[in-house]
Amino acid sequence: MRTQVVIIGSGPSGLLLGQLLGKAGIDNVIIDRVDRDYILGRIRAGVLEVGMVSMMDQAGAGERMHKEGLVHDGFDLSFSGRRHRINLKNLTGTSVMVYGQTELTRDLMDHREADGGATVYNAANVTPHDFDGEKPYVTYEKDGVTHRIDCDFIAGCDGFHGVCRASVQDKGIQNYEKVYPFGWLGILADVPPVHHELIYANHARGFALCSQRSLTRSRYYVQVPLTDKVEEWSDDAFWDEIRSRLPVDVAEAMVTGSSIEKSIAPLRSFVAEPLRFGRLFLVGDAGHIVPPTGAKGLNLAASDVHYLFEGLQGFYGEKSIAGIDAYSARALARIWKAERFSWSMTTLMHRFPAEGEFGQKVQEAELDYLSSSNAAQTAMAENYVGLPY
Ligand code: RFL
Ligand code: PHB
Repeated sequence: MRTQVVIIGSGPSGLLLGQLLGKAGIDNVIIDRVDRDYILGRIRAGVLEVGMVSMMDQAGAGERMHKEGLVHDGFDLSFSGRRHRINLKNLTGTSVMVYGQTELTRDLMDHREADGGATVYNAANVTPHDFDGEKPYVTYEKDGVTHRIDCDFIAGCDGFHGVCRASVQDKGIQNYEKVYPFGWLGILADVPPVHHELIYANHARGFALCSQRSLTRSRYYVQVPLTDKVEEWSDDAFWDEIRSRLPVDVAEAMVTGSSIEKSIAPLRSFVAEPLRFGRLFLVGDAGHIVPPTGAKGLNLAASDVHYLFEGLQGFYGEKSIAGIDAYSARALARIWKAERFSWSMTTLMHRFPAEGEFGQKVQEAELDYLSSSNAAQTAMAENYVGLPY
């Protein structure tokens, strides 16, 4: 079999790229090692930058998002017994969209199916080959049979634990990494959100986040030590803990209920350089990870897809390799700024016992400065809504 672009990974990066390529008349096949339901069962991001929203429109998959997504003009920071609203709309003239990654992925999958895009699920041993040369190909096994797809390019959209970055470890790749000494315990519940916007809370017991998926579904997180096990956290223990980290009026207003999902995610910053190896490109989480505090992971996947799509369109349309050659540097310039922002939001809002009392005082001073400085708030808001592509 032959196609123009093989996309490894059917997460948001792979699906968005596939949809844009398909609309531009560029043939592509998506291969994933798991199936559709498994992918849709992963509860992840919730906040979309304006750039991601327009990419969904460009992909022709934005209608449900505009109908059901919630436009947020600001969010609250809670610290030292007070709450401060970051007014995104006033500070930047723009907003963010709250719409779950699960729903966005479902929309992209549904459109791909309706358009007749080729997707292989449950593929084992997916392997990229010969991407150093002009004739790359991908092999995989399904139902005991080995398949081969010849192509012009391979897009590695296979997430942090995928095969694509693993296959370039001996090709001069450089990895930059920072691991944080805690994780996020997250809970999804069919209860109305405690507040109409998100609340990021810095508390002596640790960070907490009140987020949401809809007017009837909430997503809440608390900072936990890496040694905690999700099985040890009952729903009641979670609700008690998050309420203890929030201002009293918020804690009292919180509606609790049984969780429909509960998990612990470790926090990590990671960037691989470069993101291109001949005819193989690393896209989204395959090339970089951010701690979720800045809500940037999914949004960075979208900007990578934007740069790669432009490059591939230039290759097939104008027969120019300039966009492909520029992919890695263009994507990395934006990635590092989002890495910086995600690290700074994480540092500002979490408790770091190892930093001692001095570190704690500096953090409090920064929050106090932020609440009184329009310049500092503008910088935070500008990064939160997303830097331009
Ligand atoms: P994904 O979503 O991991 O998809 C990769 C796909 O590749 C497949 N795969 C393979 N297929 C074939 N062969 C192999 N060897 C393969 N290995 C893997 C996998 O099955 C999968 O289907 O990567 P992608 O598409 O790059 O998308 C990235 C986003 O999922 C991620 O950045 C965000 O979820 C991060 N994130 C957030 N991002 C935001 O922009 N805003 C947020 O509010 C936000 N909140 C979050 C988050 C991530 C979280 N967790 C759990 C890590 C909150 C959390 C808790
Ligand atoms: C979420 O709703 O899952 C979410 C929202 C904002 C973040 C991280 C996660 O910063």
